[in-house]
Amino acid sequence: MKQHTTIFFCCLLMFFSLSCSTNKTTDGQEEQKSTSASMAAWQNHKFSMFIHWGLYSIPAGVWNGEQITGYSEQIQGHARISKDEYTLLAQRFNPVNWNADSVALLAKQAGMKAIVITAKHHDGFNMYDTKYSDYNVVDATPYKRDVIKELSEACKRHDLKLGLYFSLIDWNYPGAKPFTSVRNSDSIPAAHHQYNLHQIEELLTNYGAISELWFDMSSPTCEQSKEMARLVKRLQPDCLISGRIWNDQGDFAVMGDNKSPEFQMGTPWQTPASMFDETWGYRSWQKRGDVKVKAKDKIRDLVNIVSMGGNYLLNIGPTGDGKVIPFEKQVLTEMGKWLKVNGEAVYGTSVSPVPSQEWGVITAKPGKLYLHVNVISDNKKLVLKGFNSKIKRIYPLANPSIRLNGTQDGDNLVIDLSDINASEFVTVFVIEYAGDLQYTPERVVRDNKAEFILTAENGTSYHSYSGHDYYSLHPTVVKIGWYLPKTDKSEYMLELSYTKAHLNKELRIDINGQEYFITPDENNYLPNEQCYRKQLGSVKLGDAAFNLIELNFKDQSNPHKDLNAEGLTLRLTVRR
Ligand code: FHN
Repeated sequence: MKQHTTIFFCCLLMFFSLSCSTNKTTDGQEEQKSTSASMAAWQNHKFSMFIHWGLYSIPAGVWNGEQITGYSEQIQGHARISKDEYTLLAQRFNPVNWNADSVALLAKQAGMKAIVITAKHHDGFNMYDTKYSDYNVVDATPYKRDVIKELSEACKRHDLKLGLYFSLIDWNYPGAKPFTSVRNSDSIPAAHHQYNLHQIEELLTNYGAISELWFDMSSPTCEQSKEMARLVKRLQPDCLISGRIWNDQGDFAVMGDNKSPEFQMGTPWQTPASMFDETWGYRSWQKRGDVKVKAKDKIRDLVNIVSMGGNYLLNIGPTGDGKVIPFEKQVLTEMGKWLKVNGEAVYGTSVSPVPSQEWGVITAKPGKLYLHVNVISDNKKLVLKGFNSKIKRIYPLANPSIRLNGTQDGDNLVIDLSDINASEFVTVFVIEYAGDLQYTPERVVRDNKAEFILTAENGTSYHSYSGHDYYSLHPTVVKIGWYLPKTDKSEYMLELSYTKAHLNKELRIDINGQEYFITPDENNYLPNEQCYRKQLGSVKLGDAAFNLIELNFKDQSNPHKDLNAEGLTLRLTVRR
């Protein structure tokens, strides 16, 4: 028998939450609200510009005539340049070709919603006017202009959000650890931490609204991460904190450089991406290749990431004299052209309940699915598996007046793409359907003699990341969900098994939107099975085609915390 499910869209939106329970205003309410709203706004940026620009852009990957490998923004470390010699670069920093307005306009033209720029990278050079160090763009260079101030004003003029990258590693500050071999994961001495706090305060006080503070690297203590996070929220509650503040204090998870998750995420997240894997800062000898090939790559990365609920932060590395290099400008222009036509399938979308397919990925809006097709097959048929909704119309987003024919073949919708001109990058087709979305989930738990046993193995796990630095970062399971088929035995006894790891951590179980809470305690230990078991009472399964059951922590103030999914089992047994 064919089975369908009806899921209301609102249930599928990502769960937004604050990461720091301690960051509250006196009434404890307002801040939470504004931060949830800013989180929602941030999640809808989808595509933003990253800029790595600083003194390192002058040598551009070459030192004493030698091409230096390793990220070029870290040339000071890779070429073992002494502090005295490196700081002399400041005297040569006069980027007369830098124009904050044209950079902002380029971001706009590319379809980006925000710019995140390096206020300070690992070399410790401040691209803004800080009173805590003379090693800054105003005091130490012939340029004498506050780059961050000018960019903040340009962003405001062009309706872009501004985010600031702030390195927790500082190779210049006397109170900090110099460049060492621990791959930029040194700890933060007390004096350096105070310096960081002062500078965070400046950055969040002198440049208007900052949409995200992009902490990076180092290995702060838990208390240091918390203190920085508290400071950010006190100064600008709407400023989101990157996960690279570590110790679970970030508002959003940051993937590894140029990486996307291999699983479903359960917290807001972002992929930082460079134009070339080899560097973020400008490198004069970088092999750049073909603009169209790069644009295709980056558009595909963008839609893959957006289809999984993430944001894409794509980097440019301007030259030492402030120019955006033509190759990078052209790639962004191509992306902007594509987004002009296809932006509806990116902005304002959410993760599609119908999963990605061999031909590409899917994004969704209420009543609509957007199929992002990489390659149209030779037989000109596009098969959408598991889709059973009533179709209103199907059309290419580039030309909505064309009507495409879709035929239902069992659980598959087959769309006829004869006469369609494919985009050179990604071709988007829109399916508008009537009523609620009906589809067949990929994984459904079948019952076993009137009993459902739900474990991490037969459910879908949703993840975040946790760790105290770049190298200890590991995925955590923050939620598990299961689809159960319709059943005529509507009343079930619900039972939970758990281990010592779960004691006293209150859990939330959602059954078709109905919430149940349980605090795992030390009663009913089963030594043979090495777990505890608790009967939670009787629950009803719904009469929709599928039941959705979800398990996570009740307290979401730290949305990165691991559920320790392995020892958790839910059992639903028919009541006799
Ligand atoms: O070490 C930095 C690197 O130079 C660059 O800034 C990237 C951007 O994500 N972050 C660190 C490495 O992941």
